[in-house]
Amino acid sequence: MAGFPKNFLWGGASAANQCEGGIFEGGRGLANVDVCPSGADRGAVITGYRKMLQMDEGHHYPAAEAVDFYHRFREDIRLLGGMGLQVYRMSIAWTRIFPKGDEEEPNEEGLRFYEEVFRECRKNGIRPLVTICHFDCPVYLIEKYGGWRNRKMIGFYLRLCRTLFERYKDYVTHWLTFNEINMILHAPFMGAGLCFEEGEDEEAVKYQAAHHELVASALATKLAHEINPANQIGCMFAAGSAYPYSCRPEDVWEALLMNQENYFFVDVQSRGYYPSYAVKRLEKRGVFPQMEPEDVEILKKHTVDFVSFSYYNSRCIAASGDQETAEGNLFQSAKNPYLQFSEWGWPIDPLGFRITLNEVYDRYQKPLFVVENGLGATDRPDGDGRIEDDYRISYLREHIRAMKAAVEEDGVDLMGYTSWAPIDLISAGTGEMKKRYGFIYVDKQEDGSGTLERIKKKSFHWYQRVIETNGEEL
Ligand code: BGP
Repeated sequence: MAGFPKNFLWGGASAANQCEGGIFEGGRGLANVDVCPSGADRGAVITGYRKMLQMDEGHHYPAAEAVDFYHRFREDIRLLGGMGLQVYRMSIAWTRIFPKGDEEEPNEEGLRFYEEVFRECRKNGIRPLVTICHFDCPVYLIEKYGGWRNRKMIGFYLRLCRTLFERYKDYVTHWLTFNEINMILHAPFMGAGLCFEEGEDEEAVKYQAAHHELVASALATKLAHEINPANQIGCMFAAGSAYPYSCRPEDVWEALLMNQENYFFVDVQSRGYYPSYAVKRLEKRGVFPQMEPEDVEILKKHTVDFVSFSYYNSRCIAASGDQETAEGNLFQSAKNPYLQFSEWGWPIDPLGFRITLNEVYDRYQKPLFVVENGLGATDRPDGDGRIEDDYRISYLREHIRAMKAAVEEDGVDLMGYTSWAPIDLISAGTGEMKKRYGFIYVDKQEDGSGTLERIKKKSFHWYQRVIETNGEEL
């Protein structure tokens, strides 16, 4: 078979906290993602070293307005439909449904909002792929329970899941339990509402919280299948193979360790048990999480139906030395001398995408879904207001080519591809507006000014053609 399968799904991906805004509307409560400021303090806040659980005057909080999807979703979804999008990956803001997080009853206004969003998708021939939790955690649950470090979170999360699975049964069949679950190790406040106390063993807290998420994810999978046998549940992690800096065995070993650390979560979610390397290392460091007797069975029985991931770049590591470092999707690594870099210093490595697709498929032998891939860049409208983003087209073209080779030549079973992000939105890593990913430009500037008008970029028309030809015309 040549090219992509006929039922391959082309789409785009976003997250509630990066596009919706309207954080004080519709009865919504405050979430960790709302209180992550842009600017110099963001790093310390998202990593849990600086506790910020409310907004203060001295900071700017980009999620508050974001790109106003909350009010403009009809126009936005129509634009996506016009581009030919077949699937729209989006997330639910937990605090729209349960403003504090531990209520018995959901907030009807929040539920209605997403129902409208799904209706609009349907009208435009788009099927939703829903991330249940894209980094958000209600602030109330952090204050009262300490976020995911507390096992009680499993129950609160499952109540959210049940509410969503029941209410949206007729609209949604494809769900992701947690966005980039491995991000808990790198941005624990943004990823799981964790703030660290003086003298605390951070590794122990992170792995305990991760264990709770893993159990919650397995129980959500169980619940989804019970409520609607047609439901397909995926896990989601930030991927990108780690290369050894050289063929020195010590470098190769370091790369293997880095990859294992990253695959750990999916090893559990997809294979159903803690891999032996993790058991040994966590025990040795004295940070093996506390488990309940039933956990082993839960993890084993309710593995995911498919494996999804984001891919922006590969990584590179050396055992020793003073190599220059490179940025990347929230991970730093050694700078790979063979690659080009984006404006934000992220490596650009399309072959690394093919390598990653092969590695992940070899490891899990389940259908894969690429749910994020794209180029963050500064777009500058020309005198006529046109945005000629050839750099973005070229990044995506090369990555889609590599993905096609993985499918066509390597036999990787791939369900679909949703690029990050079809409409400009705020950056998760930096909180910037000027780091744009979209096929559709949003007139909003770094200082908050702008009309919020949506303008199609050159890449809009290019991607439209890619979808129309099922990836034949790149
Ligand atoms: C992933 C997140 C997204 C998204 C993307 C791009 O980590 O799942 O939310 O933002 O990375 O990263 P950034 O926004 O930092 O450029």
